[in-house]
Amino acid sequence: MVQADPRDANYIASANKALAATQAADYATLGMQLARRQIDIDDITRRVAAFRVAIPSWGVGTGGTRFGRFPGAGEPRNVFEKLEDCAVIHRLTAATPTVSLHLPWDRTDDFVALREHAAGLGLGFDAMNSNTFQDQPNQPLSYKFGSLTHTDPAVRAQAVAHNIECIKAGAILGSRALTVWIGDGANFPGQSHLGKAFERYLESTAAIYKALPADWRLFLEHKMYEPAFYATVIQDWGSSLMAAQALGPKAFCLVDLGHHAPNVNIEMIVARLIHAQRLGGFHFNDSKYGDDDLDAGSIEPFRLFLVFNELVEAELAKAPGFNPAHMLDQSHNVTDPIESLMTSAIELQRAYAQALIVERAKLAGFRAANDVLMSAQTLKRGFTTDVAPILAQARASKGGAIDPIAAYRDSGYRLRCGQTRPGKQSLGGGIV
Ligand code: RM4
Ligand code: MN
Ligand code: MN
Repeated sequence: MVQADPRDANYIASANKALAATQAADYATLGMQLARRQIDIDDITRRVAAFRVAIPSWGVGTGGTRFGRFPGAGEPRNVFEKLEDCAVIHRLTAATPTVSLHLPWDRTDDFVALREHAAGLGLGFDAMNSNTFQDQPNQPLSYKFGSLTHTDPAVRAQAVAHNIECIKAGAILGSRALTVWIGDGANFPGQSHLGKAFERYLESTAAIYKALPADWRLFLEHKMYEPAFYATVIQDWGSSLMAAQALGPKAFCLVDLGHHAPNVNIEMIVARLIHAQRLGGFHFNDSKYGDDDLDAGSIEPFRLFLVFNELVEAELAKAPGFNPAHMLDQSHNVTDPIESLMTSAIELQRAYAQALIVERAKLAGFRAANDVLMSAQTLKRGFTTDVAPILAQARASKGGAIDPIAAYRDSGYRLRCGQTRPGKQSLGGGIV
């Protein structure tokens, strides 16, 4: 192991040197394969290199489950240190130039200093996330029975004020969106009036909407269940779309991949939201059962590809109003979060590249002829092609690492953090 800063361009260049020859050979071979399909590999590489996804600040600390948390060595102890880890991810992958903050977890009394710290690390800020699903120390009113939809107007006002605080902090940081996810709902039939709770949601979010600067977007995030186990106020994309349409043109729906019932066809939801011109963005992650925060592409890479297939369709068709924000939203319980986040960013690029190389004219022809088998095979050929050389080329072209995990491990960064960031047990992030 060399003792090096993984953010140092010279270090990355020297790590790349050893891999350059095999990378060039693999890229040339894939280039020839794609040329036979009339696809220009360099064009795909350029598009992949332009792909961006935001890192969730809460993702760089070790997560946990409701049974326990096993902290990793050298976890960031505050938002400034979280940004340092985010910079490592960005330098090595060249795909994550922005960070999505969560208040109050990332609260600081000097957002100007935070903005400067980020700029010094080559980072900017993506959407702000509010948190009214937990009580904070010294908070006057409790969210135990809800926040934006609480029966007590004073609790709703407190939750609205918190969202406005997030907008104000984000305005200093250069963010241009607020993501609202609430845990409000009911654990028992009868506990809550399902219709009135939704009406209270609309009233509260309208007050937040009013406080948005002109160039901001409001992302409404739905989730089927948890922490409410019987009914959640914004449980699905239908509720979120109704709310977005009621609020106005700056309100959009955010699709967190982990927030649906098992077997739900998420790419279909994406297609519908694109049609409605209300797809605001994504929280990418993966899931198998009830968890909503596994690493993107780790369980169902084909589903991820199918989601990106819809995004590429919309991109190529220049679908009106299509400008989704890409964010990761994950919790890493048993891996080094930096490694998981780098891998996840790359998995998104992989799905994007696979979708980009689908032979769309051919696919359209097979669809028109109702050739079901060839339609399916043509689509799947994008997925089964190994696009890894494109991803490595895209990274290297932007100063990133050909093999980010190896370069990260070899640098000894985490071990050094273990020494320079002694003992912090909790980031105040609950189970995340
Ligand atoms: C929720 C939801 C939100 C995230 C919190 C931490 O399940 O995904 O986006 O902010 O978790
Ligand atoms: Mn989310
Ligand atoms: Mn979630």
